[in-house]
Amino acid sequence: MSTFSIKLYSYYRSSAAYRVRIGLNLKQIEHSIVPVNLLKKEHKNPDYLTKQPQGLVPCLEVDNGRFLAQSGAILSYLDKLYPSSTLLPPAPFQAAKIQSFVDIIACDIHPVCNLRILNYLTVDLKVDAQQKLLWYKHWIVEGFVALESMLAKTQYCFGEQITLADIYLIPQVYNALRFEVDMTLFPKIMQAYQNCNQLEAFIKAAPENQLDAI
Ligand SMILES: N[C@@H](CCC(=O)N[C@@H](CS)C(=O)NCC(=O)O)C(=O)O
Repeated sequence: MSTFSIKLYSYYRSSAAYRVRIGLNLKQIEHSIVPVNLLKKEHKNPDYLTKQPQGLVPCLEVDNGRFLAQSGAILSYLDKLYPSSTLLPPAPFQAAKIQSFVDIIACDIHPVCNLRILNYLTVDLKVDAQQKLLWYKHWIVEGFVALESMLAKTQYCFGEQITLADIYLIPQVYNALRFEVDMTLFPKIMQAYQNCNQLEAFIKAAPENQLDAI
């Protein structure tokens, strides 16, 4: 029998890796973390590129030599493999509603605020630090206005159970706070953020609690 334990290639401040860390913890899946330092460009090392050809984190090694890229695909894989606490409800419409919430973060907020986009703005387009911050806040606030309107006043994003929506929201709020976005505009988002952060799975996954946190 194989003794291989799942490995997550992660960077403490990567919100996409943070999502997977929460998922692994919620499902109580034994795993180890392999830090990939984005500031040292370790994600562009030839060896890492054989694992994740885009040169991004996260990447999940599911057994010796089988790798999965993309946080959404990884979470969906884990959800199928460990269905005990499913991340989406069985009702198709409710599941699709949650998926649309998730997609606002995954497709419309996160990609335009990513490290390589910010680097391109500053290094190639010579945008200054203030303008970079304005860019960042603009896309976060625009996305969060839509997300806030989709939430009811419940314990977590969609009711009293954690769903995929919470897994995506909490890392994105963490980033927004880091870049000093005015979160008083988003009381329901902040309520879900505070409630999730009471839970062990979220606390353990937080950037400041990672081995590679600086
Ligand atoms: N859609 C990808 C996004 C992955 C991604 O963009 N990861 C970021 C960290 S959050 C990264 O590796 N950035 C490195 C860079 O931009 O150079 C996913 O969900 O896994």
